[in-house]
Amino acid sequence: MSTQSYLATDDPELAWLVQAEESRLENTLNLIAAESHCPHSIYEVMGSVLNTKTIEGYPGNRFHAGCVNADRIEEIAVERAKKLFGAEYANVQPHSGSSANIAVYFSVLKVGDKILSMSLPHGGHLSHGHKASMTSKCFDFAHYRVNPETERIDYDRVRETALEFKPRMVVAGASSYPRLIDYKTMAEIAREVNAYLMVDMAHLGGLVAGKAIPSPVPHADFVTFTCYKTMAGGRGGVILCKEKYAQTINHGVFPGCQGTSAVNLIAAKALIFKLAEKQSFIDLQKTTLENARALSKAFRDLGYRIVTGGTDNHQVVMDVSGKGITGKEAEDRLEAAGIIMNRNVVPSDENSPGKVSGIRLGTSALAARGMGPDKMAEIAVLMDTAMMKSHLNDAMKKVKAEVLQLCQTFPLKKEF
Ligand code: DSN
Repeated sequence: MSTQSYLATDDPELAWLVQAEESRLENTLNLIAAESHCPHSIYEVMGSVLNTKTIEGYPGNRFHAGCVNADRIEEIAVERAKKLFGAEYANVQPHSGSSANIAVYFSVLKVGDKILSMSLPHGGHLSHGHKASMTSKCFDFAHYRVNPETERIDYDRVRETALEFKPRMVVAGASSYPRLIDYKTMAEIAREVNAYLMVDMAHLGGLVAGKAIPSPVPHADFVTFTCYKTMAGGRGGVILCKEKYAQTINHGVFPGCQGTSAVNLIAAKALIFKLAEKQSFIDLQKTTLENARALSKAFRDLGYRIVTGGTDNHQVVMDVSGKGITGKEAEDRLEAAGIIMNRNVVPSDENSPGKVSGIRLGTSALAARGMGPDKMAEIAVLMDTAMMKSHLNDAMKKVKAEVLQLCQTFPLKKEF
């Protein structure tokens, strides 16, 4: 990118690190479920002069002059988000998924109000009231868990907890849950107790946009998501909601939770919402889903325990403890072989938080470089070897060479 030559002059060390990162991305098999590879037009707009503008407020009602182009960019982003997701209203200003969730809570709830959400060790997110998150200090959370047998959400249990706890908001959505969520049932439960339903589809935005999985939008009062996971765009969060909540949400985001938003990120959101209409994006989401199913089957055939027995989205969550290793060991061994993913708790995990028993794999980034389901068995065998034979130099050398070969055969794409 053109800015790199200026960067090399201003800060050679940072310039070198950016180049090193480019090379790491090119030569690594990426199975981080919260990542994908974006088109280069996203980098272009994120690294553009749009970074300069301060834009407190909303289009047509800003607190600084000079917003003529920023206003149009935000209007385009909002219109495209509404069209893509069939939503009545969109706020495109949140800096991240957590910021979007926090803005929704503070928009319609009072401090101390009750929220029912999924427990983090069972798949939920920090911003769903984990004790380490400020959300738990401001609101009174109760958490539902997955059924210990099926490892899936037990909707009867969620209903019982809701009737007992009487939350003002129910949160559906997870960062580590490989199955579809029954949004209709979650909406019925929320209505039964007169609560709002917020769906956090941070991981699933791209799959929903590409119509690879059902959308929560018709069922939820609020839907939040991020643009860089399956959405394969730039950083930042979005809130979708019914028109009747538009003003409340806008006020909750700015001035409630944020000052100026980032015009370059809003432009990147507008761009990915346009690209998401392309057939190639729709195909990418379909391949992501097929890859996850193929990967899950391949690991099952290799004797791994797949949490919930399979997958309906881009994630495969596996319990590696039966193979005699921890999630942390799996993560380290795979990274040494050029394959990245992250260790993850599994429901009822008995290992310590730093080590954990599971790993979470995502197939969005593999699909983004053109890899399809026919490659997943090969990748599973490479990963199995790296996890089980890390002490054998020759085996590891072979895995590393094959990983590099795969990366060269499927180079990162610059556009969809
Ligand atoms: N929510 C975190 C994850 O799922 O990995 C980061 O986006």
